[in-house]
Amino acid sequence: MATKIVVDPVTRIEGHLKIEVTVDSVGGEQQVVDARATGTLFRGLEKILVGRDPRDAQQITERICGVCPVSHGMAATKTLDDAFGATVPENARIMRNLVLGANYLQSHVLHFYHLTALDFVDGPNMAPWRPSWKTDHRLDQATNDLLVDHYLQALDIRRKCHEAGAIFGGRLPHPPAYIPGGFTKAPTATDIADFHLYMNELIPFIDNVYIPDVLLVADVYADYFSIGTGHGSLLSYGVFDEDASGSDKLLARGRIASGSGTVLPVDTAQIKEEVISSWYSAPAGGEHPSVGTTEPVYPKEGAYSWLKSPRYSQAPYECGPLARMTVNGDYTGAVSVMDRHKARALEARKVAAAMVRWVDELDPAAPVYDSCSVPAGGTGEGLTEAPRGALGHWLRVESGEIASYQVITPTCWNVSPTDERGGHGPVEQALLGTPVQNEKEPVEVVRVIHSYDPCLSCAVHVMRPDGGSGIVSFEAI
Ligand code: NFE
Repeated sequence: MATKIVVDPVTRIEGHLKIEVTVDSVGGEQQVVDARATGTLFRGLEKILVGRDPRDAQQITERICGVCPVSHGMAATKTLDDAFGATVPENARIMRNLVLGANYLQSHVLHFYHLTALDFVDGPNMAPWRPSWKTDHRLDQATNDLLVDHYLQALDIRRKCHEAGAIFGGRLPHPPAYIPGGFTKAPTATDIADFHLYMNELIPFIDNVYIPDVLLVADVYADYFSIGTGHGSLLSYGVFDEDASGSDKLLARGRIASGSGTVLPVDTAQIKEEVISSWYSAPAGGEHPSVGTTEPVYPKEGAYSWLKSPRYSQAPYECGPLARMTVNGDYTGAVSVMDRHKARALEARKVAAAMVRWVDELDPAAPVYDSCSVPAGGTGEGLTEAPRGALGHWLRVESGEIASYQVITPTCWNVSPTDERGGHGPVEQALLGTPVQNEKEPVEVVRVIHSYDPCLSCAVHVMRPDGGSGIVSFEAI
């Protein structure tokens, strides 16, 4: 008999996500045979921006999320640079990278230790490790204890990541330093020395604790290298500009279609957001974000999510560290739950090593800002990579004010609902075929979801007050 399992809310993510899966017998094994991902909040930040001074955009969009505000600051500032025709001094380019890098490290450590490790680790009999599911814990007591120690150590490391980023960003989260045409901070020799002191602690943690722990868990749960495989289509806008033009990046722009292994160019004109399964109105075929709208319609026949469905040439794409590292040629594994965890940890090492190089490229005597001003009209596109994947902002200015602003977040790519062709979003697709040992504790389902590190706060906002309740509910269908 098929069973429907509803996990609502999915915990240990950012924001509010409901997952419904149908489990049935396939070849004698209980497996997920259908999946639906629902963002249960409406964001509406785009509507708040309309009519404002464009220079407010980076301050307001950083408030989309407390976990990746730096990425929204970076995307908004790039959007404004583009719309204003601004040039950006080298010092500003580097400090933008350094603060974003610090946020990457904080976010990746957060994800492994504090969001996903408890899917695998059996912690002590106390909060926050209890209550917990008991299904499929495979680590021995010594390994569990070690990982709990590292869970605590990781809290301190995350604080240090924030402090390192605040040296240049002013504060973390929500750094005020990202401005069109540059950065607000003038770096000093002391700042550079202080930043090195932090990196001298962060890099050994990544090398000696974080990466070994991920490899250890991956070894014990090696079957997760073939679970959560999804469409195999990967997208990266590229991130961490290595020169003023932005054409050279630490992690390159590119995409891989359906596991082909060939890295293809990215043309953002091919992106459209469809809403057939979302509580919004938009024309059939979807809208390009440069002319996109945010018009909520609730209830709506056939809709089940506050996330839209971004598609590239009508195809769903997974984004995140695995996409970036694969597109860049740094990761040569496959696409699965454990490949996502491994690629994220290895990316932390790559970004940290680059941060040490960048900070020494700062010149305390050089400028941090080139003057620019708000145009009467124009458009801007700002592409970057948040820790969780491809992030784009699109702006139209009229009469010196924001006439339109659209944001497509990584989680919107990953957790999007079905599109006009009936195609699943990446997380929904990755859930199909997932074995489920115990339908009352569907830990395998949660492991697949967590491997994407979803952030529904980024993807949506503002809670619907009449939502249902309950952690997990079951019904026979
Ligand atoms: Ni709220 Fe975010 C990241 C962005 S995910 S964490 O990383 O953009 O959609």
